[in-house]
Amino acid sequence: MERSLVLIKPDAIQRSLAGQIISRLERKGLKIVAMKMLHMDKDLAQRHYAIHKGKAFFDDLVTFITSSPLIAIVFQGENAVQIIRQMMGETDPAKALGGTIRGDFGIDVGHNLVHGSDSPQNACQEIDLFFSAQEIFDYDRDLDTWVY
Ligand code: ABT
Ligand code: MG
Repeated sequence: MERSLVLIKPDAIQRSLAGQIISRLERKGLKIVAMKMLHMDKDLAQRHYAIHKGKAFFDDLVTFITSSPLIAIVFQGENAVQIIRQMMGETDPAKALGGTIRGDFGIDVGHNLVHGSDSPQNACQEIDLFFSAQEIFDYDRDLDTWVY
């Protein structure tokens, strides 16, 4: 079953939106298989956002993501990557549709509340950055009979 790394970013924690964001993803039927709170250091931030190195916004992005603690979660479900990206909305909250997390709660592209992996391959790499194999739980939920 597909997995995605979700980060409840520092702005969402500071604005007390973590519960609402996690709840939306949970209510969709996605399963939490790993979760932790951490304060990302510069090294982890630069590795997580390595693809953006050299871009004009890179330094601001690293400063923001390391500015305050965040919550890292692994969600599991069929098509989890695509479903979460849809529920997050566009990168720029000003362009994100209402009904999406960024569309409903955000304004600024540099403070867009949530991260979700953009492909199953990147999800595997990102999950490895944040979690050891022992921190990811394999368990059954009775409700999956009704989700699927
Ligand atoms: P992430 O889930 O954070 O990776 O966002 P998303 O995949 O939707 O968008 P990308 B393109 O990966 O943006 C990474 C972070 O960089 C910020 N950003 C992006 C800017 O500040 N200015 C820009 O012009 C662009 C393109 C938004 C994302 N994170 N934050 N916070
Ligand atoms: Mg991205």
